[in-house]
Amino acid sequence: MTKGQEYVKRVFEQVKADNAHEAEFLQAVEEVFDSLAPVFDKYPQYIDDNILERLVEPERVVSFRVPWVDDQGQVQVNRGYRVQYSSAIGPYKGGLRFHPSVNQSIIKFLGFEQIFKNSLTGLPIGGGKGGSNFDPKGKSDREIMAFTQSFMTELQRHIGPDVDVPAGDIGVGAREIGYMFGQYKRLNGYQNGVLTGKGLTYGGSLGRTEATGYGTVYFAEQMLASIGHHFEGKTAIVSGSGNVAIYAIEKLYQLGAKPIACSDSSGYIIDENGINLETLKRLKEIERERISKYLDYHPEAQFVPTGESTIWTVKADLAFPCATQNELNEDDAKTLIANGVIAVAEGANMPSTLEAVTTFQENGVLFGPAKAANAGGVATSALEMSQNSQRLAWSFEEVDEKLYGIMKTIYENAAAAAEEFGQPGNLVVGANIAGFLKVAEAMSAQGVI
Ligand code: NDP
Ligand code: 2IT
Repeated sequence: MTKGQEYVKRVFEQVKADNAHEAEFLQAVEEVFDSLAPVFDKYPQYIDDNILERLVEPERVVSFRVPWVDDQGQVQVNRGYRVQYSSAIGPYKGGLRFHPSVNQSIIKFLGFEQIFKNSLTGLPIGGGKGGSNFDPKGKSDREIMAFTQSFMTELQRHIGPDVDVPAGDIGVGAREIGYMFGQYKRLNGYQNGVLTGKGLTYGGSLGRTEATGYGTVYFAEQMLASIGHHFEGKTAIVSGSGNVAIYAIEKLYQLGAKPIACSDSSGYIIDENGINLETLKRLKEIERERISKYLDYHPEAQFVPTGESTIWTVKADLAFPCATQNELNEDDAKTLIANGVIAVAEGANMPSTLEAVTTFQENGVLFGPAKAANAGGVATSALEMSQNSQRLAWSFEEVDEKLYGIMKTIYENAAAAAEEFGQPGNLVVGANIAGFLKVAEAMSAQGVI
C-alpha cells in the first residue's frame, strides 16, 4: 500500500466507527475517499495537515423542531436540519429536501457531495444541505405554507446571503421557496440573496428552473463527443418526473434525442413515440398528479407499477437517473448494459450504488457522476446570487450560455484530473480529485480550520 492508500483507509475506518448508523453518508464518503489516495501520494503535506479528518467533519449540524397546524386543526411536528459542511471556498450553499425519508445520514451525504460539486463549478460557494422529514404529498397549499413558515422561523437564524444560502431539492420547488422567502423577509427584512430558486418577480434568475436538467444533458453531450457521438437519433430513459427529469427531457429533445421513459415513485411509463413534454409538465408542474395519469392522454403508452419491474429494463442508448439516491443497483446496471446502453449521466445525487458504478466502468459505459453531471443547478444558483448582488437580471440566453460553459469546463477539468492521476476516462476519480484539490488548498491557506 502507498502512504496515500494507508492514510485514506485509516481515516475511513475512523469515519465508519464515528458514524456507524449513517449508511448513505458512509457510501458518499467511501466513493470520494476511494479516488483520493494518489492525491495524498503527490501532496503528502495534506496527510501531515490531517486534511481529510477535518473535511469529513461538518463545521456545524443543526437539527430543530418544526411544529405546525394541519387543515384538521391538529398540531403536527417534524424534524428540520441544516448541515453547514464546509465554508472553505465560500458561504455554505445547497438545497433543502422535504421527503419522509430525510434523516441526518441523508442530509450529511448530500452536504458532503455538495462540497466537491460546488468546488467543481469554479464559483465561490461552500457546501451545505438541509431539509425535513415532512411529506409534501397530498398536503394542501395552506398546510405547505404553515409548515414552510414554521421551518423558516427556525432556519432563519442560521442563514444569510453571505453565510448560508439554501435552495430547492426533492419536494422543494418554486412554491416552497416563495413561502420561505416571504417568511424570512417578515423576520429579517428584504435580503434577496438569502435563497436561490426564487420566482422571477422577486429576484429569481431566468434559467434556474431548467439548469440542473439542462446541465446534465450538456455534460452528457461532452461525454458523447469524447467518443465521436452526439444525441441525434438516440433514445433515452430518464427516471423521475420532477424538476431535474423534466428539463433533462426538454434538453434531450432540443439536441435531437428521443426520451421514451420516465417515472415517479408509483411506477414508470414507456412511450415509444417519445414522452409528450407538454402533458408531462401539466401533470407534474401544475396538477401534481401521479405518472399513470399520462395514459389518459396517451393511451398508446404503457404504465408499469413499482415492484413489477424497474425503468432500467427499458431498452435505450442513454440513461439519466434523475429521481433519488440508490435508485440504480448492480443488477439494473447489468440489464442496461445487456440492452446496449452507451452512456449514463446522473441528474440525481448518488442514484447509482457503488457496485453499479463499477459495473458501468468495467464494461466501457461512459459514466458521468452526480457531483459533476448535476452541478448545473447549484452553479446557476450561484449566478442568481451574482445577479442579486449586482441588482441586475440577466437574459435567459446569457444564463444558459454561462451554464453551458460551466458544464463544459467541469467535464474538461474532471477528464484532465483523471488523466493526470493515472485513470484516463474515469470521471468519478477525476471529479473527486478536481473538486477536492481546490478545497484542500483553500483549507491549507486558511490555517487550522
Ligand atoms: P422533485 O421533487 O422535483 O422530483 C423528484 C422526483 O423523483 C419525483 O418524480 C419523485 O417521485 C421521484 N422520487 C423521489 N424520491 C423517490 C423515491 N424514494 N423513490 C422513487 N422515486 C422518487 O426533485 P428534483 O427533481 O429537484 O430532484 C431529483 C434529484 O436531483 C434528487 O436526487 C436531487 O437531490 C437531485 N438534484 C436536484 C437539483 C435541483 O436543482 N433541483 C440539483 C442537483 C441535484 P414522487 O413524486 O412519486 O415522489
Ligand atoms: O443538489 C443540488 O445541487 C441542489 N439541490 C441544488 C442546490 C442549490 O443551491 O441550487
